[in-house]
Amino acid sequence: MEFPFIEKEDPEIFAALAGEEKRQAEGLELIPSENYVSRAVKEAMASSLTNKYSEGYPGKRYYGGQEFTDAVEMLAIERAKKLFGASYANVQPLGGANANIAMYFALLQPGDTVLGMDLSHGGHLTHGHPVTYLTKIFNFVRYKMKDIETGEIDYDDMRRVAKEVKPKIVLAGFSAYPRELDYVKFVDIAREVGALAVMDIAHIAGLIAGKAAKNPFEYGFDIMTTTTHKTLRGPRGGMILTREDEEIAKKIDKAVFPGLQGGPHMHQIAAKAVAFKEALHPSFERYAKQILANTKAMEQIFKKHGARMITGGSDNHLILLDAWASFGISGGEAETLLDRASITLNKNTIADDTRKPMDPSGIRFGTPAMTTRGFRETESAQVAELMVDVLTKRDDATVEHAKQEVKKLALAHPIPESFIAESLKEI
Ligand code: DSN
Repeated sequence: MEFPFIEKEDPEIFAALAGEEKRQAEGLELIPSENYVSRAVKEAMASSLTNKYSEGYPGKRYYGGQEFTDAVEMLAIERAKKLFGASYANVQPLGGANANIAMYFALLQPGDTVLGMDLSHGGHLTHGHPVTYLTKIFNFVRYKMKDIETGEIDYDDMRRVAKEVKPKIVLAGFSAYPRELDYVKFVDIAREVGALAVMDIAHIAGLIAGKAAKNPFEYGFDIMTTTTHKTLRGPRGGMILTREDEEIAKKIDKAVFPGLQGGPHMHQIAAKAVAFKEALHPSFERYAKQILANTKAMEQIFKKHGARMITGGSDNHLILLDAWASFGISGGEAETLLDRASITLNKNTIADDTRKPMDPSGIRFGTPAMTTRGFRETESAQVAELMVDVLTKRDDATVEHAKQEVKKLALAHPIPESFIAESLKEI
């Protein structure tokens, strides 16, 4: 992207922006929660809507001049509902954490209990980690995997704990878990104890929208929270979806605004609407399925080399690999080595990790961004081989060789500007 005004008026920021453009163009992005947005999404984010205050909701705002903001927000809501089979959508949360916080405040009283996934077993900070302020207000109880080698959740223990602690919310969802969940069991347990079933779909929203993963609403979940910038390939932001219950939807709207947020970021909401339109295009289903195929191709290479993957592999867009057991180096060392080869991923704790979060045992990586660039199974396998090479040999020549190979792959697959226009060319 060009920045002609910034270049003239703010050379220091221009240098950083130009550097980041080059880093993204020439390197490979494997952080599974990142992606590349279209030019259309960027245009919406850079539009004059950033100048506008729009507290309230369409038709019920606290400021004048809302003719166009109302149109934008209503389009975003309608498209979100269609994508996920929801009856209500709140598209104002500024991010995924904000969406989860609003959901808790909408549905709980202080002291109420939430049953959520343990962070080191794949959950998320906002699912009840003690470092969050949420735990000063609500009571979080955590469930875990029964078997780290298969990834099966310990549903029997979850049911036993649910009966004991009587949660108001049974929360599914994850940020580092490579398998599909048994939604029927989650909903059964929630119903048994009179709780709401909530799924944080942030990581797999694009897989659900692209019909490459099951939709929790079809299994009886009451609410879904999400980000819009991961597999869904939209701008940074959050969203809360409700199935049929209008009362719940009203509580969520009140919690988002005025409960927790002020003026919505209308330029981001316009960008969300644009991304939702892209995700409604038939080509998005091909994209979502290719993400899974590419992850499988990487999984095969790591299996071939005897690497230890948590849960034994992956059914979704991400792999969690035990770098310590596989290569004898920490997740932090692996991240740094691969960074030098222009392969970006993140160090990550693994289940019941004995190492510290700032230098844990694992690395987490995935294929959403690579797939957006047009990588197929062949290129994904090639990337996995380069990673194994770097992590095994670790010398300067190997790292430099991988960096050159990565650059070739990246330049042969430029980040696309339009997904819809590109797909229409194929028809
Ligand atoms: N930071 C996000 C991720 O990488 O999964 C979750 O908040």
